[in-house]
Amino acid sequence: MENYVRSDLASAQGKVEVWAWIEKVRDQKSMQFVILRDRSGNLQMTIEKASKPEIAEVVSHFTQDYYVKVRGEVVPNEYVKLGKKELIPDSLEVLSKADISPIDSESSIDQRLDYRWIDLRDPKKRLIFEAQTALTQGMRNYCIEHGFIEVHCPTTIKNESESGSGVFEVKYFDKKAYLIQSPQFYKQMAIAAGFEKVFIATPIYRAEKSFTRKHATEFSGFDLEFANVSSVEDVMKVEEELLQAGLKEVNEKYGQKIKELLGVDIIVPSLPFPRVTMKEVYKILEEECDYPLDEGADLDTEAENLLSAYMMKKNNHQFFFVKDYPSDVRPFYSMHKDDEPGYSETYDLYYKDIEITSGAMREHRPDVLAKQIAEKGIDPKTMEENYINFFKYGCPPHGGFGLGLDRLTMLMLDIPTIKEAMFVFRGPDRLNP
Ligand code: AMO
Repeated sequence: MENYVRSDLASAQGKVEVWAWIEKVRDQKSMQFVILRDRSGNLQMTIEKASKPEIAEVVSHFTQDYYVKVRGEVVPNEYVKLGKKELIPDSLEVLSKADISPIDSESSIDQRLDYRWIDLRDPKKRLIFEAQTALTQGMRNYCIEHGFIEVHCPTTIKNESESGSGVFEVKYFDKKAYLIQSPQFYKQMAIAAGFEKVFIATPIYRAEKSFTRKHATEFSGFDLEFANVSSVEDVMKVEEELLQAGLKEVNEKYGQKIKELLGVDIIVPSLPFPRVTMKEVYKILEEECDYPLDEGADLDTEAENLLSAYMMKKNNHQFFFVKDYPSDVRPFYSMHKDDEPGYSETYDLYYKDIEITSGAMREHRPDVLAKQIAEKGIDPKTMEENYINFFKYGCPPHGGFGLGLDRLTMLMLDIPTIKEAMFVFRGPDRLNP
């Protein structure tokens, strides 16, 4: 019994055992040429029909995406285009048969999402998730190196935390619960618990019937919260460093491959990111973009597009912060500015032309918080036990932000829609697969 070494296709040499997909079969009169595929790459397997009739018979039934185990020898052959080597099989076993794929390169995005697992076999699509792994690794390393504790929190909650954004109701035995729209309350609770610095990676749910390139009903949040913050600037500084660390990791690990396969340059952003206040934004929109907004109004999509174009041209930077929003357009938990009535210690971060984060210094004084909750038309009593009380027994001033990982991935790789930047998309019309 000869020894075959288990190998992936890219590093296969000598006597090997490989487990691989069938990518393509060329069945000729006396020879068969089969391209095998695995994550590492492709390798040609060559069969001389006369000398290996049993193997040739099996191969003659192959269609794309059969999965096989092959034992054989890799030998040099300068006529083979693919790597100048070929695998001559001694034995071959079919581990999985494959029906003809229901999708191809002509299929619509919705057809492809119906068969997402087949769609994802394309190495270009796998690269999205390889790059995302490096992105979260870079961000996670940053958090750990800076003393953050990772917290895992429930995805169910008794109250809505983000008034204004839709919430999914779930039956919780004989009670009603909601799916979290943000880990907001839990991360602030960790600060009240004295953890000082926390991060949470969690699914987040939004019951919004939005059909845009940037909306999903469930997405992945990467949230940070930390103590001893004296202004929104302290929060923004952490976020720009975090993103720089994440993109640096992506660039080091996959920058070249992303350029080759996706044609996208990963730019590791320089610090500090450009900043603009909402008061300045109203001026820019009116004077530079001919798109006046009433002071106090939130940015609509057109304003976001015009402002992004202006900021990117002016600063030659892919990111920019918009800070000091009117309090009226921000959630109740935001700290209002002492020196500018009507404005708050809050920000949004834009990457290219889309918002990827909201962040803020929080209101940690329970009486002021209750007042702000009431101003949003919510009875503060309903939020006492699972929110306001966190701040009654001592709590450091704090702040944090919520980063949408799927939007960040989409923008980093210039993917046209969030549907393709997520492993599995969830939208108003999609609960399958
Ligand atoms: P916000 O509601 O702005 O803030 O959400 C934070 C970030 O989450 C992403 N995001 C979405 N991604 C995909 N589909 C959606 N429907 C969607 N909605 C939001 C965006 C957005 O910037 N609690 C605050 C954060 C904080 O202050 O810490 C919050 O949830 O990238």
